[in-house]
Parts: sequence; C-alpha cells; structure tokens
Amino acid sequence: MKMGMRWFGQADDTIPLEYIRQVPGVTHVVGALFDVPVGETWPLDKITALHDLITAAGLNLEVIESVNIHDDIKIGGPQRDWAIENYIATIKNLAQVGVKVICYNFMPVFDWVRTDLRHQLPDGSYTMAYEDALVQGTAQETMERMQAAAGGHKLPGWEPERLSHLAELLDAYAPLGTDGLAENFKYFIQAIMPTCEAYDVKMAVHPDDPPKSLFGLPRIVKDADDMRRIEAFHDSPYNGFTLCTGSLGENRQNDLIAIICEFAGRDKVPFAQIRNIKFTSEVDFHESAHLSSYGSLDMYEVMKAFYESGFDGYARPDHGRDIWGERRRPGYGLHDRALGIAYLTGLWEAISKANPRG
Ligand SMILES: [Mn+2]
Repeated sequence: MKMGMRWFGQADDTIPLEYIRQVPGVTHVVGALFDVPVGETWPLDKITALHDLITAAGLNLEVIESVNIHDDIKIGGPQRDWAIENYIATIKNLAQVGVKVICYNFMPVFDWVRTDLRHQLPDGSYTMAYEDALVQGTAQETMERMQAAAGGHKLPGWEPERLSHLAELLDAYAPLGTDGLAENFKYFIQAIMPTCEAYDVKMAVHPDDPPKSLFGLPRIVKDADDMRRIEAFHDSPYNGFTLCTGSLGENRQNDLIAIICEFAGRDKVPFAQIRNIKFTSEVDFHESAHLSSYGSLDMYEVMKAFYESGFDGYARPDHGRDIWGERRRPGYGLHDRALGIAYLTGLWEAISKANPRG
C-alpha cells in the first residue's frame, strides 16, 4: 500500500507540500490541474510544473484526481469524440511524468453530494453530513445549499461555470436513462483503453457519492453489480476502480468487505480511498474520524480485506474533519487526515505482521 494525500495545488491549497512530506508513511500526493477547462487536453508544461513542484518536496505524483469527463462524453453529445481525443492526449502527457493512475467519476451533472459541509460533532470538530430529506427538493436548491456552505472554497466537481447551465444539463441527461449512460461509458472506456495499456496508466472510476440516483438522474457506479458491468466493458487491470470505502459504505445494502475482496482480488483496484462514516438513520450519515469505534464501518476488517486480497496499490485517507481550530476546504483538513493515515498505516502494519504474505 502506497499512502498519500490529496493536494489541490499551490494556488488552491493552503497546506504546504512540506507539511504533507512530514506525515509519517506518506510517499505521494494525489494531484490535479484545476485550471484546464473540462474537455481540453492538459498541457505537458503545466503537468511537468506540477510534477516538479511535488518531487522537489520529496514526494511522488503518480495518481491524478480527477481528469474530469466532459458532459458530451457522458451524454453522447456532438463534442464527444473531440473530448475523447483530448482525454487520450492527456493520458499520454500524464504518462510522460510517470503518472500511473487516473481517478475519475462518471456521475451525471452532480459530483458528490452532502447537505451540510460544516456539521459539528459532539467533540467540537466539524465534518460533512448527508440528510436524505434535504435532497428531496430540486437539484437547483441542493446546488445552492452546497455552494453557500462551501465557505468560499472551490468544491471539486462543483464548478460554478458548468453548473450555471444546470437546467440545460438536466434536460440533456433526461432521455438517457441508466442503459444510455452505461453505453456512453462503455464507448469512452473502449476508446481510451489501448492508450492506457500502451502508456501504463490505469483508469480508476470513483463510485457515485452517495451511491444512489438523485434528482431522477441515473447513477451507474453504485454497487457490485454496477462494477461488474463496468469491468465487462473491457476486462483489464487498466479498467479499474477507485475503491472509496466511504462512498460505497454510504449504502447499507453494499457489502463493503465482499466488494473489496472481489475487485481487489481481481487486481481491479489501483487506488483506495479509505474513510469511515457514521449512519444517523437508515440512510442519513456523517463522515467520522477514521477509527472503527467512531463510525459504522469496521476499518480493521476493511484493511484486512485489502491486505488479504493482495492489494498493493495507492491509497489515501480520503477525507478528514476540521479539528484543532483548522478551517480548510470541507473534508480536507490536514490534521485529521494525518491522524487517519497514522491509524490506517498502524492497522496495516499489525495485519501484515500477523499474516505475512507468502
Ligand atoms: Mn472518495
């Protein structure tokens, strides 16, 4: 397991790379360019500049999150092939600096959804929460709630430029349905796979968060059945998954441990995002500290499942709370993510010493 932390770049992240370098166990940064419009090719000079900054700090840049998917790829719109050509060019450019994994998602219109980005827990820390009753209104209302709650931070996947055309986007997705979206996903995967395999860059689709349909839009990366369908688009380690324990764990019907064993066991998990959540009702939850005792997921069993499946990919603690007076981009406090890393790497050491791999 190669542990890392997500970093939003010099312009957008208040955490210096030097601090990340000091978190025990961290060898890499999960990075991205945030100033290239979705659909365009990421220029090699900007990628190289990001890479050089990270390696100068003593860290590696081998995982990118995210290279976002243009809406026309998801919809099958007129600019689809243009956007795919650019995606392929981006993969080639990223490979040139040694990138091995691209995390992305295939969620229509909306990326991840929470209803409270600063929910206070009894210990005084702040976290993100989801209350299902609050997304029963319109998509517009939810979007406004998210943006108002962001406290001026940019939220990944919630680019105001793109969402300013919300009504248009909703209309464009409306006729697709689950199968239509899946067909377009398949078209995309089959178009890029030869490049991924030739350039040794693994694609790792992130599950829908929360893993269910919202606002009547189809969602197709929710559970093991969805993942099997995606795997069948092109059966190869290059067509893989970001196994986000928090996202998949947000649906009580998902047997998270079985999903880890199945997909990591088939070498389809190049990237793991490991966090805990706590259910507050059948469907509502908030993100919690990583410790098993603070949430609803058994992190010992999670780490054991990764270990026993032979997982040796990249990982990150995913999110953290705001603690110790910190006020960062929601989900991306330094301290709690570092505590999560200490805990997860501790579990990993204990599990691996008790069960040496043959
Ligand atoms: Mn995640």
